Amino acid sequence: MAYRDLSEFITRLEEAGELVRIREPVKAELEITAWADRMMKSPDGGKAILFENVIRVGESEPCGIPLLTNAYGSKNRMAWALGVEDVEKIADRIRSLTKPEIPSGLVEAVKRIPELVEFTKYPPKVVGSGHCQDVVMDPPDLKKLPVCKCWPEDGGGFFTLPQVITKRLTDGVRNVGMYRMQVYDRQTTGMHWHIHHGGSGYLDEYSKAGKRMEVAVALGGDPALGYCASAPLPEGIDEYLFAGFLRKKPVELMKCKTIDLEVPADAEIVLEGYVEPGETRIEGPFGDHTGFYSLPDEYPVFHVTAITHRMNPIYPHTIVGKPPMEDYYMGWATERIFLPLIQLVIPEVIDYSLPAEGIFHNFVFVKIRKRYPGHAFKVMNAIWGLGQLMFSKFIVVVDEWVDVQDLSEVLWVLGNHCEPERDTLMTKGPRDALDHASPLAHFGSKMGFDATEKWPEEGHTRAWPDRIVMDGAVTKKVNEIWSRLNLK
Ligand SMILES: Cc1cc2nc3c(=O)[nH]c(=O)nc-3n(C[C@H](O)[C@H](O)[C@H](O)COP(=O)(O)O)c2cc1C
Ligand SMILES: [Mn+2]
Repeated sequence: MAYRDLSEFITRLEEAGELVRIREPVKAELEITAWADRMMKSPDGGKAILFENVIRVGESEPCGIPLLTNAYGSKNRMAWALGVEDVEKIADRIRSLTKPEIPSGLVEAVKRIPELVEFTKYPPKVVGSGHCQDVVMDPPDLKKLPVCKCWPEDGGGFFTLPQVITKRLTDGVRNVGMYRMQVYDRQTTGMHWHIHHGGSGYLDEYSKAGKRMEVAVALGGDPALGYCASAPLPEGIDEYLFAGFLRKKPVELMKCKTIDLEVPADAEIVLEGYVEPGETRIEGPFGDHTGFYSLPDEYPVFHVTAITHRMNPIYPHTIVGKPPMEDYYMGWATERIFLPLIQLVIPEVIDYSLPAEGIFHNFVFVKIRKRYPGHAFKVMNAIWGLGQLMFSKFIVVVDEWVDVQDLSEVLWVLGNHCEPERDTLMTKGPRDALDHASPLAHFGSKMGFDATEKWPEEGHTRAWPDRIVMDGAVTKKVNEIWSRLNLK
């Protein structure tokens, strides 16, 4: 099911007992983070928090705009955000569309046609009115929003859950990305899109043509929209088209007031503006999802031409820092939802995981059905060539019996099965913009570990030992007696 807006989702969370309302006045400077961090570190991600009385940076009284955080921050809430009870349901739906099954006959083939158009069945729809323009703030003033300064050394306040909307110069294809934005003053922010990401690629084209790029930023709406802004869709695919597929309902958009872009009609808050080619400014530092501050660097500048909002807007916010945080669950949803798409290109992948400790790009554990010598290396190379998985710094490949969701099991197998010299592969390529270990920004080395069983064909002529497993009948007998004796 699709949510009309953020309030509907908040009601859903509240009904499930997954939302706490904090009436206590809480400061946007550091205090929201201290509350949110404590909640996000509690078992299974704790609950969502709606802060009803937020004190803006530099002020002493609450501002009247409530702030929502940790709404995506558990496996359940992440699933509900996408309108399902279990994220695997979405993966199953994608799997059924991508399964290269040959229909058994004409009737079967005709039956499958509607399935194939499912991906593009719900394109965004432009409507004439929407609550996101209930109020036009005149003059636009970013300081009126409860933007948080998250960590002590942060360079200022940052928008952390924005849907940044741009259109490709050549053909108008929309991109929606989630890129944090540092507030510089009442009408300007930084635009922290990494060079590898959609917004930055689009700006290159505008820069070459010497044209200013219009940018709209939406906050709120159906939580599926914010998730889609964070999802690693291939370039040229409109994230709101994907959101339509997830919601099984088109995203309703409406025209902006001062620029030629459309925004979700039911967003809470909309910023309209532009980025001028060539203009940059120091952005950061910012306490980032690596658990370290990202270093100050030059990034484009976003100039605000209008701010519109609902009558009583809610400000969506997240914090990042040492994992696990709310963004871990967004990444986890991506891990699950994109598995069938990875399997389309690398079918030998049975499962994979991006452990929280690896902040998405540092570690990938992948389980394969090994069929030929060197198979693990083939899979590593394929992953390094696949979309945003290109950033993977360390890849560990294991056999099909290993549970890649179990960090302890993966480390156990990695240590036992790897001969460092023979079973590792070093390569080079693009590195995540947030990686502070590579000598050069955006470029460095990667390492793969073949932790599969080694074969004589791979040069391992010594015997390979069996795993230790107890005889089934003996285990059964002991378990029966164990229960009878009521042992814990
Ligand atoms: C909470 C959160 C904050 C993020 N901040 C940034 C950011 O500041 N800059 C950036 O380039 N990507 C950031 N990302 C990652 C991008 O949103 C993500 O890689 C997305 O797939 C990019 O989409 P694109 O390929 O359309 O640009 C963030 C993701 C999340 C969940
Ligand atoms: Mn994109």
